[in-house]
Amino acid sequence: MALTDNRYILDWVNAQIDLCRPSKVLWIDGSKAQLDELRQQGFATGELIELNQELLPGCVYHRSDPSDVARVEARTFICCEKQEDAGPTNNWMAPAEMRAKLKDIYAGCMDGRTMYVIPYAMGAVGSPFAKYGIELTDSIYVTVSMAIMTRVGTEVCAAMGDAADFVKGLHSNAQLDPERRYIAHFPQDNEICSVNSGYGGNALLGKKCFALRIASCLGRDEGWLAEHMLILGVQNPAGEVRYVCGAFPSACGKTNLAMLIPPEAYREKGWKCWCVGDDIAWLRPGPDGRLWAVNPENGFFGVAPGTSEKTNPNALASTMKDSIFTNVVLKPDGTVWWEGMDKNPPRGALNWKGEPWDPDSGVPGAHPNSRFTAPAKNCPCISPEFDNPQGVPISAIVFGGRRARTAPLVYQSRNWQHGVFVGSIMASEKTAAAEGKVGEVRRDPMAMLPFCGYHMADYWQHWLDMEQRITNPPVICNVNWFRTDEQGKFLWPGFGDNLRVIEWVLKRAFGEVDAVDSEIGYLPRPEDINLEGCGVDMETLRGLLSVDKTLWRQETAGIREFYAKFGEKLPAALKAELDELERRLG
Ligand code: OXD
Ligand code: MN
Repeated sequence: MALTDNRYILDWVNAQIDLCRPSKVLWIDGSKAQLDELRQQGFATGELIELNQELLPGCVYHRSDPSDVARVEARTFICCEKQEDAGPTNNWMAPAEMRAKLKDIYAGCMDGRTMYVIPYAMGAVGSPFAKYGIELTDSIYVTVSMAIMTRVGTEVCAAMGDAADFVKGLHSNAQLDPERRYIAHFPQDNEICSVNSGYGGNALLGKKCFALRIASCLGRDEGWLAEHMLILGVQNPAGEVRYVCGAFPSACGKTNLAMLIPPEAYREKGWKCWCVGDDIAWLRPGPDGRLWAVNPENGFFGVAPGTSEKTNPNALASTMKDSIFTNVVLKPDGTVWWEGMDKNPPRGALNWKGEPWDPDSGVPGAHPNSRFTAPAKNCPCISPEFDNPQGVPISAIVFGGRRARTAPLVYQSRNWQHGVFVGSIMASEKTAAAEGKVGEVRRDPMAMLPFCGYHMADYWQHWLDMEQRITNPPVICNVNWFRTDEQGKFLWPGFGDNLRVIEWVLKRAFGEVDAVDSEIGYLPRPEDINLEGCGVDMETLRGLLSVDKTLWRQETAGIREFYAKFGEKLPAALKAELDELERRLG
């Protein structure tokens, strides 16, 4: 039975039923009883596998098709009317052309299947930040995942009332045919169509598709920012909590920073960290002129390999109940394992493809992009403000990447405009794990390269324009945990010790510490970074904070080349910042 009498919703759902022709339609009310029943059905069809309920209560296992294990950027499209509005960093197709293609693919695709109708909220229901969506899907995995990653069900329908402004999302596994796989966004219609992929990043439409690509367009039109950022609360010994947002490309330890555990010397003094979000932040100017942030999600969809009791005990603890594991190793005792969890790979286990796996084979048992989907409320350091409908006030934004030599451990931009420049030139060097040449620089502005739903240069202009609305802006810094010595050894310990850098950033935000001007921005005085108990000496720290002008001159040449892609649309303010950086470098 439909959970709403909203005509806009019912008309749209009915049109999709006519197109996809499911045998059954089930509205998701968000009740435990209904989700339990769905899990049982998933066990019966094999879509889900029940895990050891004593050790992992409420947890299930899922394998995606081996051809369908990651986001597919090549098949992801922004279908706005004009190609120039999608920009050079997005795939574009004219809406009519994409709709015609999709119509054929969706026609009858749910024959013999159930269509699940999922009303969901991004943001706490009723929050002034919240936005609502309906996802239609034929996947039980997607349905139970959405119930973790977002707020779903009856209360969402009530909050939507009879409004027309919800985001429409149609997902079908169809035949999981990679040749007919599309992740299409229609920003002018608030609509997402995803077909032939069951992988989370392509199929859980609330996440990247809505909360970043569609929301970035809503933010442009409504005067706010949808960002690929973690939100971290840092509580000092006086009990004051200051909040920082952070944008990092993948493989830079974003989830670890979001759930940071302070070093012992800090814990002893009473420092605590709180996770508000690990992946996405929606930021709005508040009445006080500050920037306020919410995490629109309700769970974590984290990369499993590398997550351990050492690297991120909070993430691991979050997965201990009511979670979903995808494409990890399935142990004979009905628990799970992945590379980097510990040094005891299990015997007699099944790999991510469901095949018997020999840990001595040299082949990983878990897919490198295997995932856990865990409720945020399971996280031991989840912020008490997690559900606060007003969000949290942001004092600092940090951008970061993986750079062996160029970027210092931290530097602060001179002002908002310079900060936008610093975000726009974000880059990471390829590691051996990624495709491409090791050391090659991949530019990923604000970590939004695959997630910005419109022209990247217009997005930069929107960031620049936000300055008018934020009278008390956060400081903007760049951090780099990955500086190496001549031998390629990391100079900075990272993980919990990153708090030492965040402490400096937050002190800068509150005018509590001086800094040194340099060609690229403000640098810490080495004595202002607390090294107590971290095993890094002053000399190493000086090296970590040094700026190699020759490398930076090469860097500006790379930035110029990157900026050239955006032609006339490149904001004049960013061009001026690049000119100024070159002038300072001499
Ligand atoms: C993610 C990503 O899955 O950024 O969060 O790719
Ligand atoms: Mn992400």
